[in-house]
Amino acid sequence: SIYSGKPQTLEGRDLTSLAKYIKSSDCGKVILMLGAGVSTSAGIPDFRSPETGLYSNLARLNLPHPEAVFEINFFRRNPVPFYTLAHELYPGRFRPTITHSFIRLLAEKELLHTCFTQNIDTLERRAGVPEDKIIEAHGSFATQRCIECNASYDDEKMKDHIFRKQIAKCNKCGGYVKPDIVFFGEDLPLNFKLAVPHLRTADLLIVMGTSLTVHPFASLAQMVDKTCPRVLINLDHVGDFGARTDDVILLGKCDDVVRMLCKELGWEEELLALWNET
Ligand code: CNA
Repeated sequence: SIYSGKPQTLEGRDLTSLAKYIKSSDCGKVILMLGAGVSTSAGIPDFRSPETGLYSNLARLNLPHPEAVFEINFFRRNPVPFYTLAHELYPGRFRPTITHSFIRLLAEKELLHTCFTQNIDTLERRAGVPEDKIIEAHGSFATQRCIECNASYDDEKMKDHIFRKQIAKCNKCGGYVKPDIVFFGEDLPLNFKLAVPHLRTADLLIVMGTSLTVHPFASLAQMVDKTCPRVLINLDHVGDFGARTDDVILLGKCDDVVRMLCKELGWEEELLALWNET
């Protein structure tokens, strides 16, 4: 090891060593952390990529600052930017990516323990990843409620409002209705909190397509054991990857890296077959 004295799980910090480890009996519990970068190839822009990211395209929405679109106090004054964004991101219009099919493949190989995602596009489910493996840490468009009295609101009516970019109002108190997407400062869902302790006993952590800037989500990468290999698959180097003995950094597009990894694992045909199904 280049860090003498520290435990080492992988033979090297490369794709081949990673594939060998995944196929070994030591690797039974794989945990994933996902961000918007796994869905950009589906046509959904991420937040922070320069030029193409949503934040650089929000100017037309007249926001004081880009993050305001996910701030509850701003939403209360002006829900239009959020509804505009929701209209663009609304699930149903996009096809899951090869990377999403890779996640399903990990589940079929009985390696996937938990897929923590920050994404609200539900492409993990659409790719056929079992629902009980997915933690939508920042919520989803599946349910919605009034921001004033918390009364829930009808699914079909909500869909219709977002489709027509009309602001939905509570039937009871007239307050604005918001999908159960976690805004800045809001609590993360209970199933997120319950799943966090599993990180301590993971055999492999794979982080894909995230800038690791939103907390507490980003801090999950710190919670695996020192002997648990951590893999970063991203366009750019983020977080503290490289600081640990068994960190593997694979820079590139998720779909390309995942394909190379599957080739190395002998899973490429299965991967493409799953993807062609979706
Ligand atoms: P982000 O901050 O925009 O970061 C995205 C990261 O992915 C960046 O580091 C990019 O370099 C990288 N990236 C972009 N495309 C690729 C690619 N093809 N292959 C590999 N890496 C790529 O997004 P985060 O997810 O880190 O930020 C957290 C926010 C974004 C969450 O709260 C989400 O709800 C929110 N978001 C979600 C979606 C979605 O559901 N698809 C879209 C946009 C934003």
